[in-house]
Amino acid sequence: MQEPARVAIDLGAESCRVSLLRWIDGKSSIKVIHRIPNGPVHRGDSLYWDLKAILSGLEDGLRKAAEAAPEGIASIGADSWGVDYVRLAPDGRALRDPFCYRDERTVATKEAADRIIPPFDLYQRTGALPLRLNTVYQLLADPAAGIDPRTPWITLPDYIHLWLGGRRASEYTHATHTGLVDLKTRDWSREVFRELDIPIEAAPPIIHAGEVVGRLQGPLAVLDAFRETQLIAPATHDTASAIAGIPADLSKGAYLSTGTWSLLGTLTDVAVTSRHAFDAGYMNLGAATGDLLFHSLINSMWVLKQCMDSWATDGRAWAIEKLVQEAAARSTTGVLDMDAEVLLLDTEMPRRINGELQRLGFDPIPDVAGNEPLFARVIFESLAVRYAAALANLEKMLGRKMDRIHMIGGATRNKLLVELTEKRTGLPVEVGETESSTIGSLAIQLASSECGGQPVRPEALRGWARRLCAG
Ligand code: LRH
Repeated sequence: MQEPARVAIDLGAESCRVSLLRWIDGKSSIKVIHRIPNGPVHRGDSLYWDLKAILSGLEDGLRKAAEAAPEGIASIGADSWGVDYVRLAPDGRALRDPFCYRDERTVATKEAADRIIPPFDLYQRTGALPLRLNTVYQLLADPAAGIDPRTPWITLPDYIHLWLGGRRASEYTHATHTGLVDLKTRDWSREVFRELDIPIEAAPPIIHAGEVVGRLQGPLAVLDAFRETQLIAPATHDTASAIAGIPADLSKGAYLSTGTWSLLGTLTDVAVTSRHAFDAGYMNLGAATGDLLFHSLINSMWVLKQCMDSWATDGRAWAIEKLVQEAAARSTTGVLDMDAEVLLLDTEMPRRINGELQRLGFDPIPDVAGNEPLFARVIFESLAVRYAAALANLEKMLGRKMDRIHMIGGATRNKLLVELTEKRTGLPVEVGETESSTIGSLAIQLASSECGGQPVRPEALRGWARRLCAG
């Protein structure tokens, strides 16, 4: 009898993917079978995610998966970018589209929260770097949008499980990025909720990666392939699933997960919440196997994607491959501070970059046809410089040297960035999977079934990741 198939749903800020794992002659075959373009949507002065479009795309993707897997689909798991969440109507459906974390509504709420709990204090209690985008500041901003703070909510990827028929719960790795989880108890920090006056009753219970949250129900469940389908929470934070997808032992290596954001760090057993870690922008977030992701969040391909969108509107569309190729033939004209607040915003990115270049004493790049690769080169060079600084800080904080960088995610295809990273960090870069979140999610689902839904064991997880990567 053929091993059943599995599905991984990976929601990304630029595209959402439905992938299908099948076993053919004992070998794994993973295919992205459906992509849904995604991006923040402006409505009035606010930024949202178009949840309806995402859900209808997911339904199409799941139907395609059912057609492609007559042997049956044993489980589905969903992950997404961190921090966003869905407020729920009494029937458990989404009350409204979720806000996008880039919305500037959290500038004021963060300032107010900082006056109640100083950021370094919050960092020591939760391990999460108090970033403006964290869920905590978004929850505090909801009343200004007319939302009753007592309205139940759920983290975005876990909403997908709920929508498919699972129970309401937030998986630990995603929950830690809210900025509301106590580092020691690994549960919601009652004190933080109380001090910031956020109703804890509205928060979902926290579960661990690999936990079964229910069975697929509703219209899709009538399809043959979905008759016995479980909903298994992977590490629902995409970065945690991506790291779970690295088959190598990370005890001496750093990971570099690349995409809209880059995350450079490593796995640790003990949280580091020193002043240095705080100042260097390092956070301690949940990992799939209960240890910690210790990494720095770096604004990354967002900046390039925003430039490309702006050029496309101007009739200067570029394919990313061509842009990288041409950028390799140019030299850099400056280095940006990738963490600058203005580079996190959307629209008019070439103008923002020039403002930053001038602020830092470099010449601006005329935003005219033919100069696009110059912008790209500056972005890649700045990223490599930022990676090198993050690595130096990591080694200093952990008191040990790294011997390699395991790079995963979308930017692994960018040979120039890989080369520049090797040059600036002085370490070899091992290029891993582009869809590492998908590998990690599937490995967790498989390990969960093997461990009877208990928290997944690191060796089981690595074993499955190895098999899936070799497939
Ligand atoms: C990457 C990511 C990252 C978060 C950010 C909001 O997709 O999940 O780990 O910090 O989105």
